[in-house]
Amino acid sequence: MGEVILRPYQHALMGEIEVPGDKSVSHRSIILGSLANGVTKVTNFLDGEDCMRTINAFRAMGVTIHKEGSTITVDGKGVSSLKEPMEPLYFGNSGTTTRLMLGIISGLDFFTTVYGDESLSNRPMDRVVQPLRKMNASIDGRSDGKYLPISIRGKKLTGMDYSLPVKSAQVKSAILLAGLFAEGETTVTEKTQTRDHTENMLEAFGADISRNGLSTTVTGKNTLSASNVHVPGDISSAAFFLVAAAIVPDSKVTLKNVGLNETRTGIIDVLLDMGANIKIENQQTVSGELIGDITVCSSDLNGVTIEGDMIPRLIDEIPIIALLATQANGKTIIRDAEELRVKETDRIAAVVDVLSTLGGDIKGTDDGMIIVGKTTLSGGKVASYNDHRIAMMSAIASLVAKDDIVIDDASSISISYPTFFEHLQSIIS
Ligand code: SPQ
Repeated sequence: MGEVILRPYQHALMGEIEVPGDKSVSHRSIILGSLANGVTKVTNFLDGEDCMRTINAFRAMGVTIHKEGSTITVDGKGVSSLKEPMEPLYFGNSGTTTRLMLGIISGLDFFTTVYGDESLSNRPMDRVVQPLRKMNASIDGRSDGKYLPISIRGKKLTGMDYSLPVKSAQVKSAILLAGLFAEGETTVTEKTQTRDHTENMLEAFGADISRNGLSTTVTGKNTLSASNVHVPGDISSAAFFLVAAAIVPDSKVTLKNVGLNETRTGIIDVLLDMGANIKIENQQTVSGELIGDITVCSSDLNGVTIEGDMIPRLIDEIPIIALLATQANGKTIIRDAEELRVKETDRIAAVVDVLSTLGGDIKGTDDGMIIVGKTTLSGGKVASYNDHRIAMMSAIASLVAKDDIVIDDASSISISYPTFFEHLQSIIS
């Protein structure tokens, strides 16, 4: 896709959008489908680059996976059918694939090397390597396994009790997945609730799993049974249009069939807190996840403070929330979000750079940012940092900017939202 030029657009947004499937749930559907016995049919799968990395990893380990658009059929034959891959596994830009697969591969009786692109190679992996080593995993890699490439000699793992030092669903999930193959029980306790799609899906696939507050326990010797998965629309993708409708005067946009899992709906709470006009309808539970339609109408917004337990519930939405805050009256403070520094890029630095370039009043802090609104944004040339969420945030900024916004390279958007520009076009009346 390369460089994209977005003309200023100052008219109301109207219409309905059905965002693609949730990235986190899509990854997990392939993982559990591949470990299970039986055929798992996945519908509304996210046909994005990151999720293809997970599919390709299991194909390389001998699993038959058919894909027809967003419908996937995984012919699971159980853990014992997985084979040593002939070549190193390439995980591209996908942190979720890497961290969850490290948990699985550690317990498989073969040798595997995994690597990724430049961004992924700079993201910390010791957060999963260290706990997995405590479970007896044999892992080595660059900087003693802090970074990719990483090689694993699969071994018999032992269960453990582990308190998560970081607020990370990926680390939690990696340990729980390793626990499926470990001797005895594995318990993970988190300080703050992070997304629980792994736990929900393990329950659906018949794993021996129990939850007690912020602790989750799995036992080894699990046999998973195939279970069909309908993937909810991704609230992290919907967030871009929820914010667009809230900040562009006279707009009304409905996002259909969006995942409303409570561990992910911080963006809705923040919009409501700021004074946005939001309605949620048609709620139902599908494949163990709540979904519904969200309608947002533009309204006057006020700055808020976002911190503590709220942060994991909206961690990926912070770039677009920062844009939202430039259009709200007064100060918005975001703190306790130091995890943003180790995403596809340092998202605190990237957001501050992009929104400052566009004339926003924003300052980065060690663990977040402070934004003062309301500002009229100018145009300008901005960097995407090869980060899908930064590129989409810049594109949405063009809806309220005075001049052209030029994004240096928007190709990363295909990671999580390949139809983003079509959907944006569809609500421009
Ligand atoms: O897969 P990746 O690159 O880590 O994806 C991101 C994203 O913005 O899409 C983070 F950069 O989402 C993570 C999220 O931040 C997906 C995820 C998951 O599926 O478990 C959990 C979160 O990461 P973490 O490190 O907090 O566990």
